[in-house]
Amino acid sequence: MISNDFSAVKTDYNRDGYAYLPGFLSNEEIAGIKEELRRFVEQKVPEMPAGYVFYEDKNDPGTLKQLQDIQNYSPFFGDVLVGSRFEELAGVLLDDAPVARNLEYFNKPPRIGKATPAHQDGYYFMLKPCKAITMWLALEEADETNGCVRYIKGSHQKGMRPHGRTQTLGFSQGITDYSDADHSNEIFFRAKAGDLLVHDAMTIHRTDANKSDRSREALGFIYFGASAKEDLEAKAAYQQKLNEERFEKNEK
Ligand SMILES: O=C(O)CCC(=O)C(=O)O
Repeated sequence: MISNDFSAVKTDYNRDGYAYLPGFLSNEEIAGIKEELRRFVEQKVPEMPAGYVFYEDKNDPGTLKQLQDIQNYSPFFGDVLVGSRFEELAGVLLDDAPVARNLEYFNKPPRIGKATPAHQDGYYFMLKPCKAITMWLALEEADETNGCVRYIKGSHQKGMRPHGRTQTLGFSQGITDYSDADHSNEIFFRAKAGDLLVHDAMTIHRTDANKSDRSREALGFIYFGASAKEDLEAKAAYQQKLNEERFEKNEK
């Protein structure tokens, strides 16, 4: 457990667009979350709508890669997202009242877990102003071989890059002009279970495919600032377009 003094973290976050908090949760806390997740996958996932559950191979339940909004299906995960130290940290870093939006589960199954394309979360969020934070909690070791998180330092201050459709389930939009220079500017974070990464909604980030024999499990937390307003029209148009594309491809 860390102390509640987040001022050093805030300095890093404001300057770089991200911050690293090693050991944010203890091993016991991580063990409790993983146990609850196993129960969740067994009991709740079968009831969840298709758009909230993604598999690398939809015919193989062992290849679960992503779950959305798990706070809505479990009081345990509701308490992880709301009224927690995560929410408190979000409020400090946002300089605004945090509005909890989404608790996600991310996995990269061994050997087949695909890369997450370079993107800025704000492109998906469609907020004015773009005031939101994402947190990424390692549930097990993440490194260069199984897809650790990579950031571009200071990119939160350089505006929104062009995004376009990707073929990655769960990450439908990626930066279209991501260059060799971007690749060489990446800062990657090896993380252990319980380590937390936080980033601004404008910060460019991505992860590689999992080439290892290990899985790569994490939780993602999204909080909007209360002063940020969603462009609901743009969101509805975007969702409609995605649905049409999925329909054309006969995808769920
Ligand atoms: O875990 C991943 O592969 C990607 C996570 C991510 O892009 C995010 O949390 O915004």
